[in-house]
Amino acid sequence: MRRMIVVGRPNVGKTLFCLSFAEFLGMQSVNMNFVSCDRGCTSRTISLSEAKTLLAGQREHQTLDLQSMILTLPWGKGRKQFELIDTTGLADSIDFEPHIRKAMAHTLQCMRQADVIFHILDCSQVARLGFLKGIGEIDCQIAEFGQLKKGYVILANKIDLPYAAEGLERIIMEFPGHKVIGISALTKSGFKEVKEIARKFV
Ligand SMILES: Nc1nc2c(ncn2[C@@H]2O[C@H](COP(=O)(O)OP(=O)(O)OP(=O)(O)O)[C@@H](O)[C@H]2O)c(=O)[nH]1
Ligand SMILES: [Mg+2]
Repeated sequence: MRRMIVVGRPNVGKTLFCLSFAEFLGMQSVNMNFVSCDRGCTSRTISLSEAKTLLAGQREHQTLDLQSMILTLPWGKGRKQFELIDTTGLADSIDFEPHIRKAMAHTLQCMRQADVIFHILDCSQVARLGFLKGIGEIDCQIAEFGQLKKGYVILANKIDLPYAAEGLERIIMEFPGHKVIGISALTKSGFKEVKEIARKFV
């Protein structure tokens, strides 16, 4: 089964994207697997509306486990399963907290093994702060790593926010040669295109 991983800096909308994408694919609830680097693995069936309330939010590093779910996509006359994995936000600097450092290392390890990388950027932040502050060094490193993979796509999120379209243009300009899709994890704008990309690699 293909593994599709969602990575990016803290707070860019990785968790909301995963949950909204599951909803877009027709799910109402999911069996979520939580894999922690020190506490092992647990799983729980949860409605997507409850998961959005519990798992997504403005607190930085809300996600510290690898949170994965099995989803399906239309494939020929049937459907094919894939694993969608939400991860810990990656930062430029080495975090003071050991458990956050460990969780980031866990994410990097999982990213190396994934078949597809959805790299989330916040295009509203690029519009607000400019490219150098709105995007981290870590984003450039992920994009460089992504060049080695067939399945690497940049999802420029929060396109619903004011001026975000300008941020999207800037991201497209700064990452030539990469596929960039403007999306909103809140309104599901751009999800049709993400689904088409996922179908290519599933
Ligand atoms: N307006 C808008 N807000 C969004 C969008 N995507 C995420 N958010 C908000 O941004 C905040 C962070 O979203 P999360 O999905 O928790 O972000 P994350 O990348 O998983 O964050 P960490 O787990 O802390 O790394 C939440 O308040 C979301 O509601 C979007 O497309 N548009
Ligand atoms: Mg998260």
